[in-house]
Amino acid sequence: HPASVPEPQRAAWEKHAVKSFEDQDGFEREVVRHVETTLARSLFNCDEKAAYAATSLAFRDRLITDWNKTQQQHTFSDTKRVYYLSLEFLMGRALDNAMLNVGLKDTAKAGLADLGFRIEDIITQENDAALGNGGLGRLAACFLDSLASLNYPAWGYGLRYRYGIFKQEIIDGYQVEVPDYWLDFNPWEFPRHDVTVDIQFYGNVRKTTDASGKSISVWDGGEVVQAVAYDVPIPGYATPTTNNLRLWSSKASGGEFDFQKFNNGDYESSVADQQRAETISAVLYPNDNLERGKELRLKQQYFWVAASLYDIVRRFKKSKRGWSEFPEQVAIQLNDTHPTLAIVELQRILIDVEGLEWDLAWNIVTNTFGYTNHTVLPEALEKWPVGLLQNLLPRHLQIIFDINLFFLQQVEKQFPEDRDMLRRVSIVEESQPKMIRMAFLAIVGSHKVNGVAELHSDLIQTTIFKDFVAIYGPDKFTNVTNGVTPRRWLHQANPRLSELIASKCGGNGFLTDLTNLGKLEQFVGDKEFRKEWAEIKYANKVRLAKHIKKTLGVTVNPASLFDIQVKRIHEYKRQQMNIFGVIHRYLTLKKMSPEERKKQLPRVSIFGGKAAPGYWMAKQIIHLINSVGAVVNNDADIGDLLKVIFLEDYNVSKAEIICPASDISEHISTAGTEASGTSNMKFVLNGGLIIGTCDGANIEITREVGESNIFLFGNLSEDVEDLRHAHTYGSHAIDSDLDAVFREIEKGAFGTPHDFGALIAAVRQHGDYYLVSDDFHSYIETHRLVDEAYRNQDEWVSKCITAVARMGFFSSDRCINEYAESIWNVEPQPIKE
Ligand code: 8GP
Repeated sequence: HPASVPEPQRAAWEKHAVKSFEDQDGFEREVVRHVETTLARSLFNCDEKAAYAATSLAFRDRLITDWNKTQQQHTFSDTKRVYYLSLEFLMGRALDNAMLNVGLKDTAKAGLADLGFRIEDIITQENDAALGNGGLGRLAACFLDSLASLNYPAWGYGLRYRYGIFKQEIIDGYQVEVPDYWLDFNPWEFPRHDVTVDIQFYGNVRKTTDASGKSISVWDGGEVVQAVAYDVPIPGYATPTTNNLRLWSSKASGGEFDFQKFNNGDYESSVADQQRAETISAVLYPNDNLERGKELRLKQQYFWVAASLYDIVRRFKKSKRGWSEFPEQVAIQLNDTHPTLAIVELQRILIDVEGLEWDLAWNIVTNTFGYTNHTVLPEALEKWPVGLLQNLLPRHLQIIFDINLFFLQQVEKQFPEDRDMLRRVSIVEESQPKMIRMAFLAIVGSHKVNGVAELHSDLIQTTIFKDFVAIYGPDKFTNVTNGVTPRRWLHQANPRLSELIASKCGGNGFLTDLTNLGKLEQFVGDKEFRKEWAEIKYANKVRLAKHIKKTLGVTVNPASLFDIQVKRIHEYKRQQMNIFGVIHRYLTLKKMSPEERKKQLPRVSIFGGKAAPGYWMAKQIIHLINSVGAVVNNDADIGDLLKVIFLEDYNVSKAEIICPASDISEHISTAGTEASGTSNMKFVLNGGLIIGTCDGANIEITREVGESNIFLFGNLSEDVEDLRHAHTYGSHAIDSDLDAVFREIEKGAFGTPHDFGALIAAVRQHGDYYLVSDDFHSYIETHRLVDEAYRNQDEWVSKCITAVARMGFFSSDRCINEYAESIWNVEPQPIKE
C-alpha cells in the first residue's frame, strides 16, 4: 500500500480534516476532551498539572495542524531549506509562547478561568526545556522563533538530552548540582519511532574496488547505535508557519536488549549494551565557554551530526535533483564548532557512498556550510586528539587528513616563502599528542565564517583566524550581530510594558518590526507616559521582590535601585569584580555617620547564574557572594541601604521575571572576551540601563542608544595585551580601594578568609589576567555616576525610554534576515491558507 492516499479517497480526508479551535468554547472543549480521554481524568481529579497538560495538548494539536501544512507546502514547492545544527537549544517554556504566537492567550485565559483555573498557575507548571548552557543555546532558541516568524523554511537539529542543564541549589552558600529530569511529562514533542538512523562507531576501514574498478574505502565493523527522531513544533508569531526542531535520542540498535545474550544467561551484559547506547543522548555537558575533550562528547557530536545529515540527504534525494544542486537546496549553519564533523560526514557520504569525485564533492560541501564562531577564549576552542578520532571514526580521520593535505598544498602555492604558515594553519596541530583543530576545519569546509558582534568579528579576523583571512581574502569572513526575539523577551516577559508600547506605537507592529520602537521617542517628554512607564517598572520590581522573598526569605525594598548581573559564572564575566565592588560599597556605608547614611540611595545587588560543576574558581565566586549577603543582609547599620541576593537556579523562565525588573544590569567582561552577550539586549529592551565595558554588543548598543544612555567604563580591548604583559613582567600595584576590600576579606569579615584566598591571589599574585584591579577604580566611579543619575528619576526614566526606542536593531529577526541574505541565500515562503 503506497504511503500517500490515492486521489479518489482524498475527498473523505478533506471532509474530516481536523479543524483547529478558534474561540473560547472550542478551546474549553479541547481541554475537557484531553482531560477526559488523553489523561483519563475528570473534573473530580483535575489538578493544575493536569490542567497544564490538557491546555498544552490542546495547543499542541493546533500547532501540529499548521506544522503539517507548513511541511507539506515546503515539500511541494521544493524550496531551499536552512538547517541550523546546534548542540544546544535553550528553549525555556513552550505553552505561554505558543499561546501568544497563535494569538489566543486571552482566549485561553478566559477559558481556563471558566474551567476553574488561573492561567498564571497553569503556565508555571511547565518544566523549562533547558537543553543548553547559556548564550549560545538561547541564541539558537531565539533564531528558531525568528525563522518561523519570518516564514523561512528551516529546521533545527539537536540532541534530545534526557537530562538538561543541572538544577542549581545553594546550600550553606555553596552551589550543589541536582539532575534536571525534565521529561517526566513533555507534551511538546512527537516521537517518530519510524524515523530512525543507524549510526556507526569504531571499526575499520578497508580499501577495495567498486564494480567499475574504481578504488573505494569501506568503513565497517564497530558499534551501531540507533538514532530516533523527536519532533518539536516551532510556531511563528502571527503566521501559520510552524517549523520543526528535530532532536535525536539514542537507543540500542535492533531492539530493546540483546535477547541472545539474555537467553544465554548473560543478563548483565545484555542490558549494559542497551544502557551504553542510551548514554549517548543522556546528558548535556554543563560547560560554558570550555571544552574538555571527553570521548562521550565526541560520540554525541558524531551521533547527532550523522543522523541529521542522513535525514537532510534523504530529503534532498526525494527531489531527484543532481548532486551539484545540493547547495541550492540546502544551507547548513554550524552553531560553533560542535557540529564540524558534519563537513567530514557529508564529504564521506558523497565520495564513499554516492561515488562522487573528491573535488566535485568538496565543492558541494563548502558551498553548503556556514560556520558561526562564538568565542575567542583559547580554552573554549575545540581540539580532538588524533588517537581518539582514529579509534572512534577511522574513516573520518582519513578524510580530515586529506582535506588538510589539499588545503596545505594550496596554501604552500599561495605563500611559498612563508614556511611557518603551514604549521600555523594546519588542521592537524603537531603537538604531543597531535590534535585536530575543529575551528580550522570549520573554516576550511565552509563558504562563510561569522562572528556575533562587530568587535568580536574584527577580533577573530585579526587574531585567531588572521592567517585564514590572508589565505581566503576578507569576503569569506563577516559579522552578524546577535539579536533576541522581542516576542519572548518583551511581549511575554513584560506584558504591561508591551501593551504600553503598543498604545504609543500604533499597535503590535513593533513585535514583527522592532524598529517601530523608534516612535516611542516622541513621547519621552510626555509626563503621563513617563509616569505609566515608571509604574510598570515598579510593578516588575515588586514581582521580583516577591520571588526573592518566597525563595530566599529576604525582604528587599522595591524602591531601591535594582542592580542585576545574571549569566553563567565565569572569571572573564567578572562577577568577582562585582562582588568586590559591593564590599567596597558596604565598607563605605559602614564608615558613614547615621546622618550621612540616610542620604544614601538604597540598592539591591542581585546575582544569578550557574558555575560549571568542575569550575572551582567560579564556585568560589558564588560562595563569596553568598557569604557577603549573609553579613550585609543582617547588618542593622545598613538596613535597606544594601542587600545582596543570589538567585538560585537561573534559567530562561526566571530570566523572564528578572529582565523586566532591573534598573541597571551589569555586562562587565574584560574587554575583548565576551563575543557579544545577549542579555544586555534583553535588559535594555525592558527599560533598564546598563553598566558595561567596551566589549561585545555593548559597543553597538552604545552606538544605537547614545553614550548618555549607557554607563561605560574600563580599559579597551586594544590595551588588554599590554596590561597583561605589564602585570607579568613589570610591577603590579593593586588599586587601593580593591586592596582595602581584600584586607577586609582577609580579616574574616565574611567568614573563613582561607575560603576566598584563591580569588584574591588571582589578582594579587597570578597576574590578574582579567584586569580586575586595572578596571576597579573606573568601575566604582561609574557606579557612583549611576547612583547620581538615578536620583533624578525624571531624567532616568527619560533615558530608559530613549534607550528602548533605539533598540530596534537588536531583534533576532534582523539578525536572521542578515544570515538569510548574506550566508544562506534563502527566501521566505509564506504558507497559503
Ligand atoms: C556565547 C558567548 O559567550 C556570548 O558572548 C554570545 O552572546 C553567545 O555565545 C551567543 O553568540 N558563547 C557560549 O555560550 C558558549 O561558548 N557556550 C559553550 C557551551 C558551548
